[in-house]
Amino acid sequence: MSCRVCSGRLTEFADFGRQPVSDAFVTPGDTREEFSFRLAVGICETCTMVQLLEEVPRERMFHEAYPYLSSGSSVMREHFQALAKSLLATELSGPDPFVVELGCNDGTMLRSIAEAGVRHLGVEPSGGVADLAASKGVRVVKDFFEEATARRIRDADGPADVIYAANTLCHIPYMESILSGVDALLRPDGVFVFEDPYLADILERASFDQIYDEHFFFFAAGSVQEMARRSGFELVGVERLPVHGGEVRYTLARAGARRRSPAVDELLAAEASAGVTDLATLRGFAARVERTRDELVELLTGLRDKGATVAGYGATAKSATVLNYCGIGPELVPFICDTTPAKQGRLTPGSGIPVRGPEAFAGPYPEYAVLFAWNHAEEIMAKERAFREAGGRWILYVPEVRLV
Ligand code: DWN
Ligand code: SAH
Ligand code: ZN
Repeated sequence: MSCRVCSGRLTEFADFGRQPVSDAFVTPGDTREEFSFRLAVGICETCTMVQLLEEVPRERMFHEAYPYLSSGSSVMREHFQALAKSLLATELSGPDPFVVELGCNDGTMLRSIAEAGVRHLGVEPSGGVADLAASKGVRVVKDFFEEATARRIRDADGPADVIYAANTLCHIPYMESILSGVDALLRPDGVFVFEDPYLADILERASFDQIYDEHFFFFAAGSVQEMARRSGFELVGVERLPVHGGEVRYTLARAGARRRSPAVDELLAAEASAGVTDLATLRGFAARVERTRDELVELLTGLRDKGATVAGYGATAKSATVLNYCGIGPELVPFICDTTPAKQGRLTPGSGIPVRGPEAFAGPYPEYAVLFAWNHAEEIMAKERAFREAGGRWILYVPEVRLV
């Protein structure tokens, strides 16, 4: 394996063992062997990009039955509405603007653009969620974005003022083709804006469950700057975001086309002083993760031994790493409740825990609930206030194992 950005040598720093496809929820009774791969992470010795060491073929993850829905969180719906509003007021305020979103999912962001009557296109390979976007009035093409897709869009629709991707660019190992595609599609002074989990936040919070098949790259300002430079772009903006446990929104423009915000140098300096790409930091993270695993398993085993009732909350893609790395199955967490229709009635991949609808949570409340959707803690704890009032306790494992 060599770096998917610069072909440099990779140094491994964490290994989570064999893992299933995180969003491949299993139909009960299906006895076919589940696909698995080795989930391990390394850092490039040349460009510092942190990335997975093994790649899962994209069609195994993103297909007709891909279950995740962006609209499943009210905080995320508001987040994307605010982003759309801000783009409409700035980059998309000229004559006949055109915006392309990669990984538009169920259209949570683009529906606001469509409602404003602005030209747009979503590029979304997962057919089921793409259909949901179309049903909201979003124009969407069912395809993987890559250079050829970009050229087809450019030929049909002309250049884009903005190309946007949330929680999608970090899912795509074939980065050279993506950036050539952006180069082909973006107008000369257009911007490529993308937001993804931030490496520094993952290391600081030991949020190791951000590491799973779909999350191939773990970006930081330093590695993104280098990645951009290699393809003729420049990192001109960065903004830290509180969503999904800590993200950064990066803005790329063609080299020299835009003024570079001072925030870029500030973030680069912060990364240098925190040593986010030092091997010592990365190895320290790996050691901390092992402790988290041991403490979580000890807590859940103790609760089972004393006969306490436990449930999981949020059958996240992230939870696949937690469950399979820690060896947690239905004997420790008998079920997980989740609002996503396509996950309900199925079993979690690899670990075989039944997923039930949200009503299962209150019928009756368990004594303890593992909050696998910890990134939505505020929203969920507010919605489930009655659980705490009834004496229930949340179990969190990021940034450390604790009861709330
Ligand atoms: O990057 C990705 C992010 C954006 O979404 C994708 N690769 C896959 C997915 O990751 P995830 O599954 O870890 O994302 P979430 O947003 O943490 O998933 C939350 C889960 O919890 C969903 O299945 C919906 C569910 N949920 C719920 O049951 N009740 C969520 C909320 C807010 C709730 O109130
Ligand atoms: N943007 C949404 C969805 C994130 S999930 C949000 O932030 O909530 C990642 C999405 O990227 C999935 O819907 C998946 O189908 C899509 N995806 C994966 N590879 C892609 C590619 N090459 N081009 C466009 N979308 C892609
Ligand atoms: Zn590299």
